[in-house]
Amino acid sequence: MTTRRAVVTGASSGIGAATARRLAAEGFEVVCAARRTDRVEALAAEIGGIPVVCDVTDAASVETLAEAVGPRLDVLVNNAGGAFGMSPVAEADSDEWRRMYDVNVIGLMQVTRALLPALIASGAGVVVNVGSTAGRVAYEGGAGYTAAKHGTKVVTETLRLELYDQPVRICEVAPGMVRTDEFSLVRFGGDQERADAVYAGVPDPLTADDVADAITWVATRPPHVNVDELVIRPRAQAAQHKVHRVL
Ligand code: 8X3
Repeated sequence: MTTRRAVVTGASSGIGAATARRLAAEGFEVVCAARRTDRVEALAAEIGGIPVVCDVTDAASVETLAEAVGPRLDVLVNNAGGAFGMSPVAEADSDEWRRMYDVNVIGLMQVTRALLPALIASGAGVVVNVGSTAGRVAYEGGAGYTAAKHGTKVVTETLRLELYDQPVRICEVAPGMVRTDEFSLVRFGGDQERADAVYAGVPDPLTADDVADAITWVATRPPHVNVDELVIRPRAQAAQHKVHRVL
């Protein structure tokens, strides 16, 4: 039997690293793609995967990824993404907005476009795009990120329409509050106090492993089953603004 192969972008930390580990545990050979060489190499060594240094926003870098993947691919997890800043629209930083669109939408498109032939060649490919509850609603200070994650959602829906007669499924996993080492820290430019405040008093935010579990479930359904979208939140977050905090 051929070894099933998966690509995970943004594999250097958080949901990406957890998903790479989880898919490897399910028997996939995982191509661990991210910008930080030391991290992708360590992860690939740990799980018997293949490290590829890749910035999804850079076309040449994505080409290198496609070459490393080769002619056949079973699963693509488009996880690379992120939020930068949390200013109201009236004070928005154009560069931050561009970076968010670049990684959450254009990067996802570039990787998908490059790897689609290999996914289709497998005869039963799956693309799992990591969206967000921020792609479902609006919240104050979030417009740059929510606009980008709405973009992730709509690109996913469009692809599913465009590829309706091809042997590839197009899915989205959209998490709510997930506590990872880097998401909020990056959003707030390294300000640990602001990052910690996001999760203050929340009994149990989701972990990267919870989301990796959901992604792996979506990616391992039988080939005729397309999980269009899976929204996953901690019990403490009934809605974006409705968060139980014990303070
Ligand atoms: C992350 C969810 O609530 O920080 O994608 O926008 S949120």
